[in-house]
Amino acid sequence: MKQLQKLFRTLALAGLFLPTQLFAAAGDLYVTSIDETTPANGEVIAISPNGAKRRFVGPVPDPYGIVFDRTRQLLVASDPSNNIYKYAPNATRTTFASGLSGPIGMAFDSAGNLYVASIRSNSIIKFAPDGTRSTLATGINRPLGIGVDADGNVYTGGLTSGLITKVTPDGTKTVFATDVARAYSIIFDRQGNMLVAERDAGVVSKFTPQGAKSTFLSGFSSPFGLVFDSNGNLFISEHDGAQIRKVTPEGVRSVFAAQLRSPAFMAIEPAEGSPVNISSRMHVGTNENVLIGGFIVTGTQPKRVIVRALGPSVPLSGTLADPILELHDSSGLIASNDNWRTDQQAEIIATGIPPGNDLDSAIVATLPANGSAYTAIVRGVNSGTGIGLVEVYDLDSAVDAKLGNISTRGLVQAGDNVLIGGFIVSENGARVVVRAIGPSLLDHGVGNALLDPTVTLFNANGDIVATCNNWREAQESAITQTGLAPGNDLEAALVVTLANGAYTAVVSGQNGGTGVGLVEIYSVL
Ligand SMILES: [Ca+2]
Ligand SMILES: [Ca+2]
Repeated sequence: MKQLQKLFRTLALAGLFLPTQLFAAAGDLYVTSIDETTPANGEVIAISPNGAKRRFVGPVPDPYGIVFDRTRQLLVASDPSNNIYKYAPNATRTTFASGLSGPIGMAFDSAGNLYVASIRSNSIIKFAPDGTRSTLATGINRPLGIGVDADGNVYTGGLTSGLITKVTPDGTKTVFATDVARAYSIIFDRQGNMLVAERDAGVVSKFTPQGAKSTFLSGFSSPFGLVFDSNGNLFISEHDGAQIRKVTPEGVRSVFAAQLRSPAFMAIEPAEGSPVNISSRMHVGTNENVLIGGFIVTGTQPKRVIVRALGPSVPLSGTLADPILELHDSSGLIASNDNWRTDQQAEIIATGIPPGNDLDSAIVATLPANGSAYTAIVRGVNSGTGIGLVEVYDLDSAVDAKLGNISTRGLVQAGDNVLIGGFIVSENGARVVVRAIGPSLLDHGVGNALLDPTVTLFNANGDIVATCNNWREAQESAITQTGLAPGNDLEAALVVTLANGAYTAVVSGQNGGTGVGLVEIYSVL
């Protein structure tokens, strides 16, 4: 293992660094505004943390549900038009989906699936991260709001049924609650409790995960939308009250924004760095076949991160049943964790992104910067094997330090068991080199190396951006000029200029070959 870590440090330190998340206006609250008399005249209003309002888009046929995706595009469900529109930060509009039947509430699960309540088809529609559309459940009487819990269960409230219906990821429906007074908005707090705006009762109700109900807040004029900001403040839009109220974690109430026209659903523009910065997924084996993710902290100030190792909560078959995570720096082990609730439960919950299964692992750590290299090693308890995921999230975007570089090493197999590295480009795009290394690892003491790797780069829509089998075949001179030419002609590399967005690099063996491979992403000029 020590030799593997040394190899990782060597490879990581040889690289330049990826820019990570950097966006403006994070923390603004977006609220949809309905026109009761002229549905064509709906709007989306953006409100800064100090309460300054501006019209983000409009007119748009009455917008209901509103949610930011992982690339900080705003999705807006337009009920009368049966469309879901997608807006870039500059308000440029594209159509994400059309031909729906009254899209109302929307919510993402932690895997990036989008769920939409379709009021006129009495169903819940699902969009996978690659855009694939399917029906999760039918026969739900006029669904309104949508909420998703940490286990991926979907909840929806009915317009007239008084029900909150629970739908498991496999589509099984049960009644979660009865006698609910029109639930347009369903969200979850950091402890996993469900908060529901009951419009006709003027209250916000709380349900424990076991389903016990209590009144959390009362005295609202048709409460409609609910949203938490990153500091745990709760915002409640009052549809008839024409305002948005704010309640701090200590329970202090104030009016956040007033004189709004029929405010409905809300979303908060994500803070920079809140999506996954670095992620890698692959089959986790034993000994030299464990999953190793490498990253670097640039800048000068220490960076607070959460590293997650996921197995049972990865929505695939054949996952690692019980992962264990080690975080190393150049001098050795910093921290290790088997099951996340055991060591740092409160700190991990406070990040807002605890793992979905108690057997998953997580470590919150503040890491020195100045180009320091780190490795996250994932293996199975009792030498268990299966598909695992390691992720690193930036928890402190205020300091100058950035997470940079990504390199992931592990056993490349067939089917779902390929090696996948994920990364995000921001700051006006980037020119990157993606390398898939195999045979060179033989020189570093890895016996079971992937002898003929290929690499394919996908964008967030699942489209192929570029692909390469052997690096000399297509871009030999461009790759050589970067100084990052692989050491073996059968290794793959591509150099490409990317717009901002999320990307995944998938490494597999040519002709179904298997073995230990390495994927690396470098930012170059
Ligand atoms: Ca575990
Ligand atoms: Ca090859």
